[in-house]
Amino acid sequence: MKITRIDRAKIENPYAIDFFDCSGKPYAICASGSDGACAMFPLEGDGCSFQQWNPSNGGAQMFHQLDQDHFLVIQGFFPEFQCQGSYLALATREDGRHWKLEPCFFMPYLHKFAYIMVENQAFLLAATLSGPKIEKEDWSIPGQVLIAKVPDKLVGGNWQFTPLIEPMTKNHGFWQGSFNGHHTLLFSASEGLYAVKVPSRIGQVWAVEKLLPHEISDAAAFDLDGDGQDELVTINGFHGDELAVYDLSEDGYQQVFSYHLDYIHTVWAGKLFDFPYLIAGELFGEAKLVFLEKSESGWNFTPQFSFDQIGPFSVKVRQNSKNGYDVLCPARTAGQAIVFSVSP
Ligand SMILES: [Ca+2]
Repeated sequence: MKITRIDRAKIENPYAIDFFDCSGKPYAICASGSDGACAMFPLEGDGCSFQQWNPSNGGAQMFHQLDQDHFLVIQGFFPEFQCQGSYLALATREDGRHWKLEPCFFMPYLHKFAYIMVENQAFLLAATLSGPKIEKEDWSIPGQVLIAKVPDKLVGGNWQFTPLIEPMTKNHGFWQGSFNGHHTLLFSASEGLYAVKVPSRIGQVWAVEKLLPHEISDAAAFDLDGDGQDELVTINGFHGDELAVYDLSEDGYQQVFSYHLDYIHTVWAGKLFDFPYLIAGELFGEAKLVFLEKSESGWNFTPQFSFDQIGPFSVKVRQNSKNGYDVLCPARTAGQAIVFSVSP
């Protein structure tokens, strides 16, 4: 296996990143978490176009593509930790690379969201990092996870949120995927790690289960040992220094692996080719992005690839058409949207 770093777009404080379908062709979109640029680039081709948003973008956190000409994006999460003006924006393509931004709703410290279809009804789950703050380290008022039916009109519609999980202090972690066969959202905070099971029918309850009781800043789930049961992979502590794996036993989830990194801000678990991997990264110091491969038996993971001075805020992984993988990374230290191209 080989991994090649490809720098794709120079962006100040690149934070929000996602895959973007452009008429069936795979693209990536990456926007600054402060007041830098937004770039869009093809994943199976060269070049990059810088997108013009009106009014200009600032404090982007997360995307959700609705169709070719519309996406949702969190805006106004800037300056970091003073985000009373955060909002969810609908971006509508005007022409070429020009996008019009309109607020759907304002929600102070809106940090993560999920747009989920249940039958024909869209729901939006919103996670706030905290309540109002006096200064950066003021965590006295916790955040929440809230849920609303998406109104017919995204802009100017009647958004009515009700709390789903609270309190959520340092409510940072979000993951979406299949967890033990169910479409699941994971949220994590100082109070622990929570799973929200997406109902299959309108009217069914959005069941919340607390999976782990300690402070976790980000998490992911994957069946790393192939026994049919998903494990939990966590960053313990708020941007803490322990990457951990938890396996379900008769006594609940038990920690089976620990790995030290500084100020971890990235966790991903899955398979690269046939090999179970964890991808994790540090935001400061050596600012490493590390690819750890699981041993054939037991719970040990060994770094196989490591890149310094990356400062990954997150990673997103897709299989590409070249029998490999694209690992998308908004890299704070490098000041780049980077694709790590994984080939056999
Ligand atoms: Ca397993």
